[in-house]
Order: sequence, then structure tokens, then C-alpha cells
Amino acid sequence: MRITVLTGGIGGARFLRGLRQTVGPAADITVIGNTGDDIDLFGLRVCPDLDTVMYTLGGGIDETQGWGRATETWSAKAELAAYGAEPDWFGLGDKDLATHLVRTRMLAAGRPLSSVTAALCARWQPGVRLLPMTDDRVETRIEVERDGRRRTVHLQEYWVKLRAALPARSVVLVGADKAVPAPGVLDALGSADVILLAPSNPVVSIGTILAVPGIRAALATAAAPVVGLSPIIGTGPVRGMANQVLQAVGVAATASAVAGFYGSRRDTGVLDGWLVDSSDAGQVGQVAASGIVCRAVPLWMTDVATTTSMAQEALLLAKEVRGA
Ligand code: FO1
Repeated sequence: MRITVLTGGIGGARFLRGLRQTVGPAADITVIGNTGDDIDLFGLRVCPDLDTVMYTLGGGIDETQGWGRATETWSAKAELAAYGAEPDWFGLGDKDLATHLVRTRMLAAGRPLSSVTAALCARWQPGVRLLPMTDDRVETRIEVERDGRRRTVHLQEYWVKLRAALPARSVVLVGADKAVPAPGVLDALGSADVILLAPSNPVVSIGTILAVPGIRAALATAAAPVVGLSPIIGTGPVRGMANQVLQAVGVAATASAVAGFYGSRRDTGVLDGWLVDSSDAGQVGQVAASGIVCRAVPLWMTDVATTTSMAQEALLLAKEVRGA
């Protein structure tokens, strides 16, 4: 079975671990990762979502934090602080720095990000084919308002420095309109048996991937069923800043509103099926009315076992949708 998954960082990476467990090593999983969060710091290219997937599936993630390396040390960060080097709000651990050094050197030598990511994955053996959504630079910026004045900040500055405390007025995807899907991305969507949207941020993770010209159309026309998992349970995201950025695009922070944001493939959207958490079972009818087959199942990724059953439910729904 060929499964293609669109994902962001922590939530998506954890879901992928459950999916890999569910389908076993024989399945062919391609992961299309968001790169709008990428940031250049101290001359190094940092790709948080790709690294989070790579480390999580490769067994190197800091499980508590959900990002960065396990048993990390922070000498370089302390040394940078001693120089007063800015920015001081983004933490690059010593082990993690090696990844960014190797990546940046390969990029500087002219290799595209997709090739560099494959080279990094050769070490981590994530058990999936990890592709950046594009080899081109796309930067997600958040328009914030303070004292009546608006400006845009990098998504990492909004999330890590400002802690998403200022209202987000809009999301700007710099470079997305000119980006080209990375090699393998459109093929992975066109040849998939199942396409899944991980429980990631619908605006700044999955939405950014869908903004790369050609990707949304590839989902809309794919032969495979497309099933998504809600990142919203109740009235809030499982983690992250979904509430703030959903508000910026005028979408309520509920599982059914996010399904509406993605839309049904019967219209101009991308979904055939949508999983909401059991506690949101009351929203199933509303989602179904919009032409999306919807089921309520447990969606809290508390451990690998519950995440594995979520993945099973997603594949079951895909089968059901395909048969419909
Ligand atoms: N998140 C933080 O909250 N603080 C940090 O200092 C931080 C550093 C960092 C370094 C490498 C990396 O791969 C991720 C890092 N993250 C950090 C997580 C990241 O900001 C976000 O969670 C994602 O970009 C959102 O998907």
C-alpha cells in the first residue's frame, strides 16, 4: 500500500509514528513536510518540521518537548549568549546544530533541500520517504498588531518569541506563489492508494503545503481517497497556535470548521473523509452535510498505542470512502 501524508511538526510526527506502526515495514509511506517554518539563524538553515519528523521517526527526538534532540546539551547557546548574539529567543542545541551545519553545507554546495533531506535521513532511517513540500524558499509570516500598528514577523518569532500572545491579523506565505513542488511530491500524490492530512496546523502547516502551486490540484484530482484528522479537540488545538491563525483566516477553532476550511472534494476542496475526536461527535452531522464522510474516534495522541489506533481509523475511513 502506498500512503502519502501531508504534515507539519510535532503532532504530525507523532501521528506518523503510529501510522508506521499500524502498517508495518512493507507499506510505502511518503511524507510531504511543511517548510514554511524554516528559518536562517547564525548562517544556518533550520528546518523545524522536517527535523521533527526525522528525529521522531528516527528515535532521536526529545519526547517531552516534541522538538529537538533527546539528551541535548546547550553549550553553544550559552556561548552565543555570552557574546550577546541575537536572536537569543530560539534555542539550537549542540546535537541539533550538527544537523543544521551539515544541511547548510550541502545547500551551499548547490544540493536542493530534497536531496539534502534524503542525505540526513540516511542517518536517521525514519522508515518513510521524507520530502520537503518544495526546494524553493517559502517563509510563513504572521501579521501582528500592537498599539494599532501592524507588521509581519517570521512564524518562529510569532510562536517562540511572542508566544502567540499578540492577535494574528493575517498569514503571509512569502514565495509560495512562485514555489514548485519538490521532486517526487506530485508523483507521491498521483500514485498513492491513500492520502492523509496529519493532525497538524491547518493554516500554517497543511495550508502552507497546499499553497505550493500544483499540490492542491494534485489532491483534488488524485485517484486515492483523502482523509484528514482534526488537530482541534473541543475548542482548542491539541498543541500549538491553531486558534490564533485560524482566527486570522476567519475560521472558528472547531473540528467541523476546520473540515469546512479544507472543504469537500465534491466541491472545490481536498477532503473525502474527516476524523474528529469522540468528544466532538456532535459535529459529525454538520461535517457530513458538507459532503465529507466523518467519524468520531479518540484523537488524543497520549501514547504510541492510541496513536496507532488513530492511524487504523484513518485507513479504515479511507477504505470506506473509496468504496462509497
Ligand atoms: N520551539 C520553542 O518553543 N522554542 C525554541 O527555542 C525552539 C527551538 C527549535 C529548534 C529547532 C527545531 O527544529 C525546533 C525548535 N522549536 C522551538 C520548535 C518550533 O519552533 C515549532 O514548534 C515548529 O516550527 C512549529 O511546527
